[in-house]
Amino acid sequence: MDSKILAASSKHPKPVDHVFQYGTAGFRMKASLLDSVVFRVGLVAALRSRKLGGQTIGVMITASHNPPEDNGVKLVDPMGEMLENSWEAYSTELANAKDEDVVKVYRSLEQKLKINPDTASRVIYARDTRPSGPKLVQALLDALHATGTEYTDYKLLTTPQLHYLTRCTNTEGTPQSYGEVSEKGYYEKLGKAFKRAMKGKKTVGSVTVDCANGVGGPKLAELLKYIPTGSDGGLDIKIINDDVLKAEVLNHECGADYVKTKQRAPPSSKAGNNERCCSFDGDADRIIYYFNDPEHGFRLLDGDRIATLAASFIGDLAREAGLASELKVGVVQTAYANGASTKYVEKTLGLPVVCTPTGVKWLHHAATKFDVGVYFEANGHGTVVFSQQALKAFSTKEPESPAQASALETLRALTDLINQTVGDALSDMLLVETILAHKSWTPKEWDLTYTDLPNRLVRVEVADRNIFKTTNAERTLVEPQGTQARLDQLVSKFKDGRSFARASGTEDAVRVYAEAATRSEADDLASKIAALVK
Ligand code: NG1
Ligand code: ZN
Repeated sequence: MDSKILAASSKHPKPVDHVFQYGTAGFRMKASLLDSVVFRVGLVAALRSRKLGGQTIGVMITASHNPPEDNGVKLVDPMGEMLENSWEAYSTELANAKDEDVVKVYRSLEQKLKINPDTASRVIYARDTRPSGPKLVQALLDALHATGTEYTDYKLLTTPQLHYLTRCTNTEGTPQSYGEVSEKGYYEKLGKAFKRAMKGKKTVGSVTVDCANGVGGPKLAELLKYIPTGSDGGLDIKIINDDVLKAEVLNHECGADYVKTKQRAPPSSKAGNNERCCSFDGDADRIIYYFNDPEHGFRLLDGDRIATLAASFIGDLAREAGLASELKVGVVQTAYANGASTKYVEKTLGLPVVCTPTGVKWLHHAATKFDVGVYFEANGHGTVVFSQQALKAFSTKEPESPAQASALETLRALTDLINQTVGDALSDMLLVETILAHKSWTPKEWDLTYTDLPNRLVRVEVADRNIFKTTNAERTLVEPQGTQARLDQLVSKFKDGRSFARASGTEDAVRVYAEAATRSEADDLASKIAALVK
């Protein structure tokens, strides 16, 4: 195998002087720099699979909401979760090995991790619509061939579809089977669950879906073949920004990240006042809702809103099903969640909130501590996870009334409708649409559940972001010494003031977040804290 790896590696030389890091979103950068990284990620996938006794590992090639010339690669663990933390460091180590040391580092990892090289290794992979995808797939394939890894190429998929298929592959034929191992199986599962969850209800008005000109466009079109739309009840969907042939339009003036950061609808949207709209990102693992309120202008219904909507609906269902005392329902957020959403969950919904550091893996992990764990980043990445105990209760509890039976049936449908492996724009959209249909809500009623505190997020370029060290789920600075005390002092002067500063995990900058009672105070606080950390 050594000579095979060496020969294959020589086709994918590492750019000199470039330092790679497996971050919260895997490796991500200009596609032109990624060839050696993808090859080596292929080697890591083989090792990971062997370490886990031949379970299948997923490899996704995507750069999500980033520009078309970027690309990225990340690994998916057998149950569809993000790669286990310690393996991020092994991936980084192999990605940075000198060309001549690749085999040596591969073998040293094998030894250190006590991996039997004779165990089978299995990988499934897919990519988004970026033009650099096929060439990077070739680099991955060279690694899979060199390591004798069995593989399946799923071609174009959304990131959450690959997570789904990874879990299905590893649970096939077991009592924990997560679904049929095919793209069609994914649509069928969601389609059936949606019909069961909707119970013949219809949403109020239409929903305009902005697919960011990414892989979510064709996949949504496919999904619609499996769900009731238009005249036969169900959903009335208008798809926009679904051009995957022109590479340069991907995520350009559209998509979830554009809408969230610019706080405006994509210019291509023709939706009228009070019409529900949502935007996916380039690989369809994030979703943001919004609408234009004739009185108040553009209204964003972000990840916090989706989390609160889901928690309120599922919390009510658990109560109606007579399971409230048995099951722990909770919400997981990051420090970026609007303070008003946290207060709403704790005070109005009466549910616990846990705060974790940025990065979906932390939220997901914390959510699994609940029986029903709802987690979302404010930017629209999130889902709901159900414990084994919750799944058992939903399927075995004997209903004592028709209302209980109905709530239990809806809960069972939701466990199939929700992609429990990772945030999934397609699945999350069907979840939101189901809830709005049940409540007969327009986006206006949804928006009225609580009022976001005015907030400001600023990116501050600093000489060295690594000197900023935090604790308390990134909300408190422990270094540089004294900075937190000065920050607290500034915050104390603002009504409803809250602020924190942390080093970004994806960009070379410090992010400052501030919220306060009014727009101008939030802006003022943010700029004062930015000046403090600068
Ligand atoms: P960083 O750059 O660490 O703030 C950003 C987002 C996260 C998450 C990651 C990608 C903000 C403030 N931060 O992280 O929510 O999406 O990228 O995993 O939006
Ligand atoms: Zn994404």
